[in-house]
Amino acid sequence: MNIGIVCYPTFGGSGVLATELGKALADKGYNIHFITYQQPVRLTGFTPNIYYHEVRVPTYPLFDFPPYETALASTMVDVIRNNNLDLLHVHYAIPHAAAAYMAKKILEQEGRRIPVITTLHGTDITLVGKDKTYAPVVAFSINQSDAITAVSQNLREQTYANFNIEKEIDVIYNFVDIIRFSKKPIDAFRKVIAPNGERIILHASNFRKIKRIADVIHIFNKIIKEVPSKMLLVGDGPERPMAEELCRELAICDHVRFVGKQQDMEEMYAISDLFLLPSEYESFGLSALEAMAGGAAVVSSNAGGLPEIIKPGYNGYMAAVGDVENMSRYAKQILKEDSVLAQFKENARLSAKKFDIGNIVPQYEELYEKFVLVHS
Ligand code: GMT
Repeated sequence: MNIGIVCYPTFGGSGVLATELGKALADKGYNIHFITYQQPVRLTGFTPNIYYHEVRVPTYPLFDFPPYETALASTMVDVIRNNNLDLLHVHYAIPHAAAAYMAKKILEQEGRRIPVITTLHGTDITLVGKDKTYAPVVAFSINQSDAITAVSQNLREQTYANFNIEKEIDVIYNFVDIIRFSKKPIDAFRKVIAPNGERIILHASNFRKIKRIADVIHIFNKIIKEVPSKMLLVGDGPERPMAEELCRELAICDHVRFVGKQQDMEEMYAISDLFLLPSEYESFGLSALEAMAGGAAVVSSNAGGLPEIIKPGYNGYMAAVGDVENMSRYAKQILKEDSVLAQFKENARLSAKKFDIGNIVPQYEELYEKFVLVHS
């Protein structure tokens, strides 16, 4: 089967998931064609049956806003025609589902039918998508997809609540490659970060407002008052200067390291004891799942789909959005005793297994087969 995958190529969860899905499908023998404006960050190395098609958006002095969606739809048409694609799987509705609809209509005129599967990831529905500037196009293009999937039950419910969707939305959870993320901690790395055997606390995100980075710092500030710890902040984004300033104000800079965007997240998770994710909303929280697979307990908000992966008192704890007090109390409860921490870490590993790549990717394959069998 020849499959086109359209996604954001950045460090965001939707792009990561789409890239990992493409790689897993390629390992199973599918021909995978990524159609994105940049090489996806997790698409490294050479795999004979993975192809990358860049969407180029030519500029012109008239364009204050270069028409990306038009360039994307045209690239889709070109790639489908020239590589005989059987199916297009778009991740994140805006603008991918609308561009896919346009490509599909163009190809229909040539007698070629191309099934489109749209996977909803979160902010495409809950934050950006429901804004009335985008909503009519988002609702229309989701409804025009041949199949719709959401990465959690919560996102499925949010989609029905916010849009008039006439079709069934299948939940296919995000996944993690347990083997890849079950790394042994690199002792030398751990020692550099925590030279005196301190606990290591991690946060990784795109540092947008929705992630509540200030809460991360305040929670950590409360933890170190009782548990010797170091904090690693992975990623970058608009809230980073505020976070650095806050660390200076709280005089905790010696205990906090901002390490920027990182490729080898499995090494980061492997040395971590606790992952903090106090977000305003997470449709799923892929970073929390990857952290659990790497053996870190999680303390998070109870927003969105997080209750679908975090089991309080087993692999972590949750509290209401903004409840820094309880999140820090829970974190200390996990971190104080070696034996308690070891149990939470082990439970985190065990609970991540439910979302192993081997359990989830076949669900996408099953969905693809329905459409390719019906329409080819
Ligand atoms: O978290 C982000 O802001 C990035 C965003 C994305 O679309 O790349 O992540 C969303 O998709 C991830 C993969 O499905 C989910 O794990 C994240 O929870 C979701 N983010 C939000 O809902 C805020």
